[in-house]
This record gives sequence, C-alpha cells and structure tokens, in this order.
Amino acid sequence: MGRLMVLLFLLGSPGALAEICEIPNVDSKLVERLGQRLLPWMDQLSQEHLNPSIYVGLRLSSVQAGDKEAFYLHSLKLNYQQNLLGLTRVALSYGSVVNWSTGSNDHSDREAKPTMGQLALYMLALRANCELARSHKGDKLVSQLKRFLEDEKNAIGHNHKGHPHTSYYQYGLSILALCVHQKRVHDRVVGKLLHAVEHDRHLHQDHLSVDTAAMAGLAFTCLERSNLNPDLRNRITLALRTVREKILKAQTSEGHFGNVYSSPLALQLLMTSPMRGVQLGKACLKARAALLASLQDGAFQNVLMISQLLPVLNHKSYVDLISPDCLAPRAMLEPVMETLSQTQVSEVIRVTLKVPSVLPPYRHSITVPAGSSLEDVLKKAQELGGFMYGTQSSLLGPYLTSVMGKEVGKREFWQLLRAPDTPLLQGLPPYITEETSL
Ligand code: B12
Repeated sequence: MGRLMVLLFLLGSPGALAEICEIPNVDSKLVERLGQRLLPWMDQLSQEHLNPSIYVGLRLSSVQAGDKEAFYLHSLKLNYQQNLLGLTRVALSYGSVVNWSTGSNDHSDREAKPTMGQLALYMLALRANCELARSHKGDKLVSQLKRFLEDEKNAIGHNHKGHPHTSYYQYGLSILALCVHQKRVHDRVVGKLLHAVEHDRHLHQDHLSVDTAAMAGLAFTCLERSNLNPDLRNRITLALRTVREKILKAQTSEGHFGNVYSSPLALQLLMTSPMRGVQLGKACLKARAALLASLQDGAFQNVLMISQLLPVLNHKSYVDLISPDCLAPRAMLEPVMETLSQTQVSEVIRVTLKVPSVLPPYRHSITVPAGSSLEDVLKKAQELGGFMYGTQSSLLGPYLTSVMGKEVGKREFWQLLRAPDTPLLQGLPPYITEETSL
C-alpha cells in the first residue's frame, strides 16, 4: 500500500508530466492567403520550376488546388521518371555540384538530373498522394535513393571524418523519404546521422542548424514509429531527445526556433510527440506567436518556405506521411485576381555592394528602383562592368555560386551579409525594401 502511494505521488508530480506542442488554429483566411501564393507557381511546369515540396506542403495543409494539384503531380511524375532513366546513364550527381536544373548563367549541362534531396522530396510527394513505392518504377526510385545514401555514407567514411557531398539535411530528408515508404536503409547508413547528432558535429558548417537538426529528428521519429532499424532503437530514441532539446534551446527571445525560416520544420518535429521535463507547450505557443507576427510582416513570400509552414498550420508534419489521410477535407483555393500595382517607378534606392574576399576587393554604389531584388542589384552591377556573378537555380530560387569568376569549391559558399556582419536571412530572391549595404 505504501509503495502504491509513492507511485501515485510521482505520477502526480507536475515535473513528470509530459507536455505537448500544440499550435492552436490560426485564422483560415491567413492560411488561404498563403496557399494562394503557391497557385501561380503551380502553372510553371518547366523542369526548372517544378518543385515537389509545393505538392507535399499542400497535401498536408488544410487547403487544396483541385485539378491543378493533380496535374502538378502528373507533371512531376513525367519529369522525374523521364530523368530517372537519365540518372541510370550518368554518374550520380549531388546537389552542390550539378543541380536538377541548370543555373541561369550556366547552360552547360542541359541534361537534368534530380539531386538526392530532390529525389527524396519527389518520393514524399508520391506518398502525400497515398502512393507506396511498390511498382517497378517505384523500386527504381528506391534503389536510386539508397544508392545516393550509400555514397554519402562512404563520403563520411568509417571514422566519420569526412562530409556528405550534399549535406546532413539532405541525408536526413532521404532517410525520411525511404522510411515513409516503409523502406529500410542499412543500420550503418542511419548510424552516420546518429553519430553526427551524438557528437554534435558537421550538422551544418560545424554548428547546429535548426533546419538540419529538425530534419534529422523527423527522420528519427519515422524510424522510431516504423521500427525499421530495431537494433538502433535506443540510440534513435536518445538522439531524438537530443535534437529536440537542442532545438528548444535555440529558441530566440522573439520566439523563433533558430530563425523565422527554421521554425516551421522545428515545429513540425516538436509537434510529433510530447516531452517530459521541459516547457514544451509554452515554447510552442511563443513560436506560434512569433510566426504569426512574421506572417503579418510578409516574411513568407518564398514558395518553398510556405510549403514547409503549411503543414504546421494544419497540425501536421512530414512524419504523417507514414499513413497520410488522402480523404481529409481541404478548402478549395480561389486564385486571386492580379491588380495592376501602381508602384512609383521614380523611387530609387542606393545599395553599396562589397566583395572583400577577392583581390582587389570590390566596392561600388549602385542605384536600383525601389522594390528591386538583390539579384537585380547584382545584374545592374554586372551591366555597369567590373562585377561578375553566376547562379544556379534551386527549389528556393537563384543560389549564388560564383562572384568575380570565383566559383565555390567543395564545402565553400558565398555568404551574403548585411554590413557589417549580419547574414541575410533570404539570399538573392526577395525584394530589398530599404537602403541596404552588403
Ligand atoms: C544546406 C543549406 C545550405 C548550404 C547549401 C549547400 C549544401 N552543401 O547543401 C549552405 C550552408 C551553403 C547554405 C547557404 C545559404 N543559405 Co541555406 N540552407 C540549407 C538548408 C539547411 C537545406 C537546403 C536543402 O538542401 N534543401 C533540399 C534540397 C532538395 O533542395 P534544393 O533547392 O535542391 O537545395 C539547394 C538550395 O536550397 C540551395 N540553398 C541553400 N540555402 C539557400 C538559400 C537561398 C536563399 C537560396 C536561393 C538557395 C539556397 O542549396 C541547396 C543544395 O544545393 C536550408 C533549410 C531549409 N529549411 O530548407 C537552408 C536555407 C534554405 N538557407 C537559407 C539561407 C538564408 C542561406 C544563405 C542566403 C545564408 C547567407 N546569408 O549567406 C546562403 C545562400 C547564399 C548564396 N550563395 O546564395 C535559408 C533561406 C530562407 C529564405 N527565406 O530564403 C534557409 C531556409 C535556412 C534558414 N532557416 O534560414 N545553405
């Protein structure tokens, strides 16, 4: 009797209670407006613009695009299957080396090859339509992705001293994609991601990226639920706890986990299961408030970012693709009629563009119309002479790969900073809204 009393006391202790990460419903009009931003992109069916993440985001959201959505998946299938045959003919290509589509300034490689992460996103899209990779074609996708992962595992090496050709983000994404199709990857492949988390190394340019940690966590959650690697069960559970705690610790005073753009994936992960001993509920409510404030400020214009956020606003995560609900009712999105904007073309802004890491260092003041993007600034600088740049297209938009003829090498990238040393949160694509110095 005495022991039973003690047990009851422990269970009743508030510290032992598991908290859940709940995101109360947001205004459905807000979700609709976000969904509407995806619609024009769904008319862009060229290989360069097709983006499986848009499809996944919509299917896990509370809104739908009707026939457009089905047609989009059809186009994705046509492109990926066509290019999959290409993949068998050429050497595997990795995200940072050759992209799915060629960059605007680089037309040398017209033969499109989906990268590891893009293939993984495509497999998530198939699963979002309740398809399982069982057919001959499905098997081919699975073996391609497994082959990519195997190569990445070898690149990391048995002593874990190396690095994946792509990133641990794409590594986690690929394990997740195979997992939601109930495809098992070798313990040694999962082991590399576990090791990276356990030793807190290499997850993202040698410091923790919340996006990467969240993606690893989503993959671990799927593996834990599906029990595909039973011998790793304990390590997976521990690593999952580690990434969740790190993400919670990365919450800013405003409420974002990492930054505004890593919060959607972070919330996807935190929402998947309760946690004991931490104030998970409070942290998630704070993150929700911060996200809503950022939404009001127009921070979510990029379709890829919207596609990672929409599931969260519908209380879903990529892990739900283990058993997706393809019959869930979703509100139909109505296209918005474009009103011709009356922008004042006369207004101009001055941007100081600096490239300190080349010899001689470049520094020039450039004037562009208000509402220009950073890429417009680079274009103008190139037209004026004395400046050169190159980009590669990606699911997020143009990614800067070379400046003044200097191409990025392996594990190198052109970082974009606002003077004196604040990393830009959005890169080349968005509009510059104020007088900026880079
Ligand atoms: C890995 C990664 C990187 C790597 C990319 C190289 C590599 N080895 O993979 C590195 C560290 C180099 C990097 C750099 C930057 N990144 Co980054 N990156 C990511 C991450 C974690 C995963 C991207 C990925 O693999 N996606 C999956 C594959 C399948 O999609 P993909 O389109 O083929 O992937 C390519 C592009 O995403 C591209 N890329 C990576 N970052 C960025 C940023 C921009 C603006 C663009 C256009 C492209 C791009 O690199 C990927 C590999 O080729 C995302 C996180 C996320 N939530 O998406 C952040 C993320 C996309 N990055 C971000 C940012 C801001 C940047 C930088 C602009 C930072 C800076 N101030 O310099 C730079 C890009 C500068 C440039 N040269 O144009 C933001 C973008 C937010 C937004 N609204 O636009 C994200 C969401 C991180 C965050 N939470 O802030 N990144």
